[in-house]
Amino acid sequence: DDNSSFVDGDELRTNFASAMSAMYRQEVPLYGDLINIVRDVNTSTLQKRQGHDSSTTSAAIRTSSERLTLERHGAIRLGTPYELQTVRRIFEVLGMHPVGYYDLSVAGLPMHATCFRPKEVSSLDRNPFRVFTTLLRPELLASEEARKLSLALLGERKIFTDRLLELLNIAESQGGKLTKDQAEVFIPQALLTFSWRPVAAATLSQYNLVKAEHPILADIACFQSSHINHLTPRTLDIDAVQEAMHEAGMAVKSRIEGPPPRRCPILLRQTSFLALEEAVKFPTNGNTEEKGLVEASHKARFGEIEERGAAVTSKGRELYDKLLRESMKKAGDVSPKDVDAAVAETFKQYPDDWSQLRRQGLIFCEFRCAKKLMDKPPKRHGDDSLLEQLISDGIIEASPITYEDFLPFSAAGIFQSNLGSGAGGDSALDLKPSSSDREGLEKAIQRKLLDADEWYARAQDQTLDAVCAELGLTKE
Ligand code: OOG
Ligand code: NI
Repeated sequence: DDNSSFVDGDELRTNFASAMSAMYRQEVPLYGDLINIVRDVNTSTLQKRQGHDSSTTSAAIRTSSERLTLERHGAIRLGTPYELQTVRRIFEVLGMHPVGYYDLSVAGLPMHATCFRPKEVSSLDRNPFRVFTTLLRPELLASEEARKLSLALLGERKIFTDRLLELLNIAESQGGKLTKDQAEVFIPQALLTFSWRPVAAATLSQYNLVKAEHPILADIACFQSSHINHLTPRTLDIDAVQEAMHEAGMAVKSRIEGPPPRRCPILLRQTSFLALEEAVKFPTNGNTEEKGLVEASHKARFGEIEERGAAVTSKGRELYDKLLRESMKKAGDVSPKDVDAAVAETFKQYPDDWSQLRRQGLIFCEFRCAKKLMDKPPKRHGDDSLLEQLISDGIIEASPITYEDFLPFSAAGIFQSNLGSGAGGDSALDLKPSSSDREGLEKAIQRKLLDADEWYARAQDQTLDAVCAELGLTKE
């Protein structure tokens, strides 16, 4: 074993994600309980699916059980462009890149977001670890006093250790890679940035002032770290896990975000157990010694689960957004159950058959050759494209591409369920006019955000190119 050779990025990400999972399990034991529930449900779902026709069930979405066991996403909330740039540098070492722009101002949140995740299909297969990362937008805060105070607090805090910053420089000078020895220091040092600190970086009165402007602002600006606020395992049956969460006595969010239950799952369905009230010590007048601390509490950290479905094209996404908006309008300010009913009713307009979804250009697919051919297949007469003809003939197999990203309305719903005073109280989203600022986020992050649609289109095309090459065809 050579300690001076470079560690593979996929392996480093896997080690980091599992260290983070171990840390969060220690910090929030309920997360460990949730992981156990999800593991059991996934095992029995996989068993039940064996032997079923995979083209008509959700098993048509390719997922290895190895990937499922590892798969997590987390979320962090950052305060300044400097923090975001440095976090971006950390994630680069782990092979994670910013994909997509999420405008959260529509939900009345003073922030926008991106998702850091691997961008190679092979890396996603190894470990798709992703982090939903939000950045504060101070310009959206109403109170000048709260804005000034939070920026002052953020300007003073230091969420990265010197050793971590040093290792980032080293990694960058080595082409983005670390040796085994360096990686062993890097992982715990990077984790500190995302760990929970029981002593706040603001006085209780500062905390209360900032919190009065927006509860999220207190979470962003008043702590010594950028604590991870949840870590989400992926389940194959979110309804079953939700039921098991209830049975385990967890305070579960009142409704599942995203599309209704479907035969052919699309995009992403998510729900959570609600944020816990946790003890925090606040310094009095900058005095952080034990005797100068006052005890109060803070609510930020929760547990979430998700079920992933097919990635949809922009046409598929437009239909999803339109139907979701329609459902919310229909439901109005009513009970979660009524919202669910409205969503289920409205989404009857969304095709629920893999072949229809593909033929109508609503989802992205990956293609592979199921049979070898001796001769070039001729295009028969008829309306079907050659591709559809070859799929009908069983020569090419199509399966939906997994959605690897997030949904802004779902994210807003998750945020909101953890902010309100009520237990799990989340009705239909009350949407505000958007004030998105993609360029502002790109400037802060010092990188272009990858366009998710283009990414899926390219992933689909690559498999089509390979199939064409194998069959000796030129692409239409
Ligand atoms: C992020 C909430 C959004 C998701 O999976 O969409 C989210 C946060 O609370 O910081 O977790
Ligand atoms: Ni999440």
